[in-house]
Amino acid sequence: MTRLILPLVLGLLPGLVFAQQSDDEDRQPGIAGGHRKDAFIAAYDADGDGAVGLEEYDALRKSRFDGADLDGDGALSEEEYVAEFKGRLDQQYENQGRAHDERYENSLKQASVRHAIVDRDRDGMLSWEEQQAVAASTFEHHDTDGNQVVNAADPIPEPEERDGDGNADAGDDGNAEQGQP
Ligand SMILES: [Ca+2]
Ligand SMILES: [Ca+2]
Ligand SMILES: [Ca+2]
Repeated sequence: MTRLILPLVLGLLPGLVFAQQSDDEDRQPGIAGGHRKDAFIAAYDADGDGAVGLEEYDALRKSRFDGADLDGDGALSEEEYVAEFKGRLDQQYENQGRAHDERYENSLKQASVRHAIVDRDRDGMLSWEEQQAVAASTFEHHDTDGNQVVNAADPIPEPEERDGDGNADAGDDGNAEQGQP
C-alpha cells in the first residue's frame, strides 16, 4: 500500500464510519489517532475483549461480505454494497433513536463513492480480493507493533494528512470498507 493510497483507504471502511458516527457526537473526528484506533476496535471487536485480531477482523468482514452478496456471484455490486451499509446504518439510527438526517443521506452517498474507490479494476463489482486489499492496509495501519492484533498496546500511528481536515466523519469523508463487509 502506498502512502498516497493509505489516507484514502482509511476512509474506506463502513465499519469505521459507523464507529466514528456513534461516538463523534461530542468529539471532533479524525483529529486524534487514538480516536481512530478506538473506532476501529469498536467496529470489529466481535468478542468484546478490547482487541481485534486479524482473524477476527477477517471473519467479521467476510461474514458481512457474504451476507451482502445477495445474488451469490462472489462480488458486490454497488447496489449490494450500499444496501448492506444502509442496513447497518438504519440499525444504528434505530438504536440511537435518531431520525434520518442530512448525515444519513450523505453516508449513503459516501457508500457509493467507497464502492467505486475500492473497486480497483473498475469493473463495477467489488470482489473479496479488492475488499481484502483495502482492509489489510487498514489493519496494518492500526497494528503498529505488527503482532496481528490491534489493541491498546499498539502505539498510535503517525497522524495522516487527511486527519488534518477533520473529515473522518461518515458524512463528509470517504470512509468505509465494504458497504463494509
Ligand atoms: Ca453479488
Ligand atoms: Ca472489481
Ligand atoms: Ca498490535
